[in-house]
Amino acid sequence: MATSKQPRILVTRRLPEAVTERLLRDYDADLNADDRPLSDAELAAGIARADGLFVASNIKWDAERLSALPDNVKILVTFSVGHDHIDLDAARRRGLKVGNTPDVLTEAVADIAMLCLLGAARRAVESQRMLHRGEWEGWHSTQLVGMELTGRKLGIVGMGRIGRATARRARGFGLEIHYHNRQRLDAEAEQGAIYHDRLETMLPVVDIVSLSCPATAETTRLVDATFLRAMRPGSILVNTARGALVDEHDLLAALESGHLFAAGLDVFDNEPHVNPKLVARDDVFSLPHIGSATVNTRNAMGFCCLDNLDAFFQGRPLPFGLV
Ligand code: 8YV
Repeated sequence: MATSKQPRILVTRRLPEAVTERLLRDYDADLNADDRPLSDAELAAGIARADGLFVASNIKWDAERLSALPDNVKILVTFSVGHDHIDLDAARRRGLKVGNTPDVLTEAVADIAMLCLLGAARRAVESQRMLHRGEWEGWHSTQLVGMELTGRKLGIVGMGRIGRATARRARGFGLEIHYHNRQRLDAEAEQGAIYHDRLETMLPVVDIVSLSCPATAETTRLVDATFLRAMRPGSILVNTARGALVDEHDLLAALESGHLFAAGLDVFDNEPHVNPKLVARDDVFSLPHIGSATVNTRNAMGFCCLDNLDAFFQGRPLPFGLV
């Protein structure tokens, strides 16, 4: 797209090298090379001269922020599949195009769901801490025994792309797949998974619950004391979706009481300010939101954003458009 006056893009976070290269080939850009949080003044200055915004999920684009955007800003692309940080209705009202990065991170996130599941089930945190502290005094038949997956039941909440990719992996570990979704999948997509139209029927029969639904008004704090009480004693909660799905206070209580065996978490409420009580626990296998963190996936996510920008500035519909 070699034009004399190229569209100007404000990029709020540092991008992978290959993505930056392609961006700078086709656009003028204000980059955030240091990847530090932009102040409101820096953001406003960048917005004032931008035709498009290339953002990530750390800034909330609520109705107030979106309605205050000057007319020069015509498109916002987010380096994420999740779009709970963007008020899509407000974007629609403002006439702003919005695009995200579906599909390309499905497999990477499903890998991390399995890592969280295994880390929680096999007491990885306690094991590592024992080794790292030099406290391992040798093998015992009863030492660090965890939950074996073969023959257990996994309940997936949200059987979209990531939920189905998690199910594919979990079958290989001998887990029986149950799922709760707004709609039942067809037999081909279900691959024998057992559908529950209500969480109330699924939670008491599964040994592990894995969350892979988006954060919406309906799913925010879905996992609260009532949800956790409905889970089987000794079961495991895995969350690779969004921290907002879980009431962390109630989760802590369920772990402290011993009702849950463990949790595996890649996402937290109020990231990056993680509740220290959660990560201090031996029964919480935790990761700093690395679900999509592979070179291929992060490049592909960046390219989706660029594909969206290219399409928009060439007058075509966004290939990964939300609005
Ligand atoms: C992003 C994510 O990398 O895509 C998502 O929804 O949660 C992550 O994989 C992160 O949100 C940065 O935008």
